[in-house]
Amino acid sequence: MKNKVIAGIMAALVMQGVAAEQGMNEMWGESTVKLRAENAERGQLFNDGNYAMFIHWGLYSQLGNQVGDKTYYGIGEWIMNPRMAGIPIPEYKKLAGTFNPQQFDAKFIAKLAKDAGMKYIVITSKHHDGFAMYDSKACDFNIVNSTPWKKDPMKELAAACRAEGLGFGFYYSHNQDWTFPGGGRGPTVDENGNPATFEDYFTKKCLPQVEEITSNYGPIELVWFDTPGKMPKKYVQQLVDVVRKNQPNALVSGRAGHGLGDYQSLGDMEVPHKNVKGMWEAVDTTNDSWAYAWYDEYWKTPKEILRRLIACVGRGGTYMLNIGPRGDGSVPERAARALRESGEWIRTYPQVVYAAEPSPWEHALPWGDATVKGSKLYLSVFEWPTAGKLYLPGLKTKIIAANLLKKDQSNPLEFSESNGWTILELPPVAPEKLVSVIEIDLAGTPRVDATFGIDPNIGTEILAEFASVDGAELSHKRWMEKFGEWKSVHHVHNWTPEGKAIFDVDVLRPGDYVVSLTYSGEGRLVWGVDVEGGEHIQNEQNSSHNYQEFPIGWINFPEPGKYKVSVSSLEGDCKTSSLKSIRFSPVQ
Ligand code: FHN
Repeated sequence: MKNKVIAGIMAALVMQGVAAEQGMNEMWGESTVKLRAENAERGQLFNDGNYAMFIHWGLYSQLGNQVGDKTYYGIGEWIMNPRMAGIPIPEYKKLAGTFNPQQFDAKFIAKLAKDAGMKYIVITSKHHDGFAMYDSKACDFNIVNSTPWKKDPMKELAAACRAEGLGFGFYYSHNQDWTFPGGGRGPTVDENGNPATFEDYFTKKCLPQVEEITSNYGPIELVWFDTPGKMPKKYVQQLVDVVRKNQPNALVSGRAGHGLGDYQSLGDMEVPHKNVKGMWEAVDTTNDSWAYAWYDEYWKTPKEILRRLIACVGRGGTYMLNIGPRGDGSVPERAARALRESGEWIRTYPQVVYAAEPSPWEHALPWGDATVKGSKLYLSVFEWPTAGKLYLPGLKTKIIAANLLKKDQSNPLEFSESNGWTILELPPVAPEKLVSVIEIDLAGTPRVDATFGIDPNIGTEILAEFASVDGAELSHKRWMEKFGEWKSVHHVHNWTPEGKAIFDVDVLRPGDYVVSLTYSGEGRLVWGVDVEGGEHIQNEQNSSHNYQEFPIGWINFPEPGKYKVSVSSLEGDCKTSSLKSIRFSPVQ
């Protein structure tokens, strides 16, 4: 009985994952896969820059996720929504009366973005709460008309960006407007109690405001529409036409909807693991909330920022990283510090990031990642090998030279080849505190065999999304950790008795490896791991609702070379056991 109840709960959770996935596709719009060439005139900054600052700042920043003495956990800009504090519209509007961001300093923010190595800034001109953070004639509920501060911060920020040589763009919530009659998820009647339609909101507020933000701030580089939901195409088309008319060189985000944007925005906080075709950006934040949240001190470290940025560039895209200034306009110091420290690294190694091409392996490597510039390959080493050797699997193009960079010095490295692997001889200590860079000069553009190499030195984790699956299901699942804090995974689930996830691997050093699996599930589970034509191991381990790594056992690869390793769910709740990855660690 208990098992049935648990199975029911798990099935419901999986369904919620699927529903969340569908819901988010609807909310974020279907993907816009456009090639870079289609936007050749627009978005040069986007293509070459690869790295941008996103800013969520508005009336909500004043609350910082606290209403009265209660703290609400989740994304701060949603505080008025019933899914957070549920603040009635008249109460929320009163916040404007105390919004006085004396510490706002446009030059400081532009300089911070510059020091961080970012190439443009995109800031919330109006979020879902409907409050315009600029001087709007179309609606009184704006920073100039209804706050004691009375200034237009966007004028200052646009000018400061230009002075720093940065691009500038606006976020605009085109569909959702929670305070204007007729706006998406907003009031359905006007102030006189008469029914209000989306058309009313669109013609009275949305369209005129998009006219304003694209006319009054000089040349802008981007208009970032968000959450199109079910907004009819005719409206999105009109907005895109306005942007084209007023700002022919500006890009329109994919979240405009109906495929009318210029490029694809991935899901919130999602850094892809596989190369993604076309022009795209990942949007992420320095902590867990977009807007300022007083409790949220979980900052990405400088190394984590670089890891995520280089992963985006390595997968072929652009990284836009958010800060949430406080209600007084100041920027949380820890966010600023992490941005500056990672920025200093980018200024030292700009070739790794700017206008760099994606990794030929199309995925990260156990110790780091790779980007390319013509016939130069840049290896960003995040985990410095202590054994004095770096193992590079499957590089097919001839190496002319390999150099370890340290600021402007370049130290030649010895290298050799074995079974299709390149082995680079490294000094025992990493030259850089954060990430060390190896430049490899090749005889042409890099060609690789992208099979996952099992590193002889350190653990190699291979995600389930790289498996081929037979008799089970491989799908993408998204969920919110806190409200609005999105997480996602590609997982193998719904295992049939014959179900298998098959991983292709390349082994350089034969011998025993510890195999561990990261999974979630219910109760004790028995997993099997098989090397094709070789050893079979199986073991029972516990499970957890959250993904957790469990060891299964040692497995042997008798010779160097290619193997197929398959994982199967043998006993326990095989429908809901959800496999995220396999790891091979050398027995040392
Ligand atoms: O609902 C918004 C959210 O508040 C935030 O602005 C993010 C940023 O990508 N976009 C929406 C959710 O995807």
